[in-house]
Amino acid sequence: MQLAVRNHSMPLEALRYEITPVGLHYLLIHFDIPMVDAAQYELGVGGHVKKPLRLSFEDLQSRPATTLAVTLECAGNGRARLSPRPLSQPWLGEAVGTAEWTGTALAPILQEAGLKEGAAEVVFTGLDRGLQGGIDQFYERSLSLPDAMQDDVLLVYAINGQPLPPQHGFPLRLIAPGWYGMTQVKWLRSITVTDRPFDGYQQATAYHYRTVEGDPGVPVTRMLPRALMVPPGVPDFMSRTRFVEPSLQLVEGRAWSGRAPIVRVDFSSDGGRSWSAAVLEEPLSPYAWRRWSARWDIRKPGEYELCVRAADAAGNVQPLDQSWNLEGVQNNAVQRVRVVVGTASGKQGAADMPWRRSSLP
Ligand SMILES: Nc1nc2c(c(=O)[nH]1)N[C@H]1C(S)=C(S)[C@@H](COP(=O)(O)O)O[C@H]1N2
Ligand SMILES: [Mo]
Repeated sequence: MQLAVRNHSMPLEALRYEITPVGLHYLLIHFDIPMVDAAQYELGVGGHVKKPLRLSFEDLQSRPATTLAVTLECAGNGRARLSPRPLSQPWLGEAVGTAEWTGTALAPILQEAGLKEGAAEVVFTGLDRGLQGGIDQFYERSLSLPDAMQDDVLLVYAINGQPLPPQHGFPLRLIAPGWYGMTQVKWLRSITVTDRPFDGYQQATAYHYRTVEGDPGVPVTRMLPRALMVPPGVPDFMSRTRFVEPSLQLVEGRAWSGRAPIVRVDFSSDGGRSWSAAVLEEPLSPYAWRRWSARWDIRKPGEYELCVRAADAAGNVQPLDQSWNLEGVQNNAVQRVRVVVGTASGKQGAADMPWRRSSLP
């Protein structure tokens, strides 16, 4: 409950924006948002390096800058659909957003620090501290050296052309395109090169796909494919049931995968019994979602279940059923939206008043 009110997902109607407005981007914060004075700020780069560095905010911003459109998704997206529901942030399916992140590449900074023989991993530590799994910790995660040295791994200080707001990691965060959200460490305090695998809580214990307690499990890494649709029609305030007038509808949404490009999106209006291919548009970058659209010619009143399913070039396809596991990670089951066709206009309300109808486009 406390987690659910602190963190928010992206309302599905915001799928209409190719770049998510900052306030609509999802948020996940394990502990408290640290308050940082940029003038006092320093990033430490050390560990298994020849020349440890201390970089001021000014230094970081004076380095060559790159802007990249990147889709971020929480690994726990879809968790609240699982039964029994794992106890953690209860996401339905909307813990996603796409932003234009601006920052400087990590690889040249690591090269400047000079990697020592045997360097194996790079640990990213946040300024935020708390308890999880009974362990007092700073939020921290690692990447293998080859993953950290990719050109597109950035230390970012701006989102959508604005300075990072506190909730998204001010003054500096990591962006490792394609990886699930837990990798994108916010409020960076230090970067430490290690000669052995990092065994911190968020790396070695959390973020594993396991179905039985005590199982080592499989580490969560890159995003599996997912497509989402903007629910058509208008919602009922309490039940969220959608109402659509009999008409030709253009259903639209976005699809992404962190493993390989999205190659196919299918749409169904009968709960997944029959599918037809949606039209795909080009993404803004190889790491950003792709817009898709499908025509739904609906003349017959009744109840419908709309579904959408994405597939990527590596052969990953969204499952029809929920993928239950202890932490509720990587549940990329297809989205299902229940729609009632025909009855909204039969209901009494302002939308039926002649003066109101004439003002509609
Ligand atoms: N320092 C720190 N970094 C963090 C987190 C955190 O709690 N502390 N949460 C992670 C998780 S689980 C996710 S899903 C993303 C969310 O990024 P956003 O809030 O900017 O969307 O940040 C990641 N980086
Ligand atoms: Mo997350």
